[in-house]
Amino acid sequence: MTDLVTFGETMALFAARRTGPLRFARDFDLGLGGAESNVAIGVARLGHSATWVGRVGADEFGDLIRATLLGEGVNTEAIADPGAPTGLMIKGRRTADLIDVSYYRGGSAGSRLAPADLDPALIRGARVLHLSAITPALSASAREAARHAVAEARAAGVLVSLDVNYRRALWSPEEAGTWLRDTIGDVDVLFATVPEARLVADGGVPAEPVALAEALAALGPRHVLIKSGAEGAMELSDGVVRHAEPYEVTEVDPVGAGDAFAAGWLADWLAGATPGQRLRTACAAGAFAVTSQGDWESLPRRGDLSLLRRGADGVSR
Ligand code: KDG
Repeated sequence: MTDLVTFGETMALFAARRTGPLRFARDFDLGLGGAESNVAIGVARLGHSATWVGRVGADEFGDLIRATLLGEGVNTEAIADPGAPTGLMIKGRRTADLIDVSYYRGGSAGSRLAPADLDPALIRGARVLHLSAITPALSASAREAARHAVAEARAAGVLVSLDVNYRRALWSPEEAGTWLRDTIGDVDVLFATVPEARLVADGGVPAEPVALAEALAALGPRHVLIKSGAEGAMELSDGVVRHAEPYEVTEVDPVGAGDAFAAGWLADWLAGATPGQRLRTACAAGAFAVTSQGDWESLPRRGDLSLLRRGADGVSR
């Protein structure tokens, strides 16, 4: 039994150490990145059991992903696929404030995820199924796996959580919108930014968080979370709108903030926290995520959450 089950593609991540065009980068930090494994790590750090399922290559990068997730306390089913390599994600720093991410994932092991990789009993026994709309954009088999997982969760009354996580390199806004509209009726919790919400909502809906959240909630989800980055976030749950101010932190690397937000929200849902507390934890987790290099490394543990509210001199003793 696991509190949260998630699945998707996790890649080896090379992050340039030097600012400037990528071709002049000389040194890279090697790590890993994957929207769903980032969420699994975040939920595990906040005290709940989390399981990640995905395919990796039968290579060093696959071993790195398996070992890192296990080390983070995530139950890991990293299926080694001898027929394809682990995908790569490259993070360049074009300027001090501008990160550009490129992906080398076409035909990767992760994109070969298939319905048979997902154990129905694992999904049925979980409290939350979390997925991102990256997975259905990877391949036909991965899309089928997403459909199968949502159907299993639905049938068993497992909370279905979906983060839109739109990736324009993988599919067009129209394709993404069609898949999202077909799926949203089976989703309980939806995470989106304003531009992502607009992929789903009717074109006539004002590009404003509350109006978009109302339009999306009308399509099915009981909880709609709209993330506005440094401007905070809003939640529409059971007809009640809540806003959360952002935490002020120094941003080093914004990639992964959305996954951290989802992890914080889901961990507090699992803990039975109040709606207001849930949203604050989500924002705090998102704030922590941007404070260091890497997509997930600075995700908080429970005891870290209060640090953001402490001492004006920035020292914690
Ligand atoms: O939010 C950050 C993740 O999405 C990243 O770690 C992986 O970009 C990614 C992807 O497309 O899977």
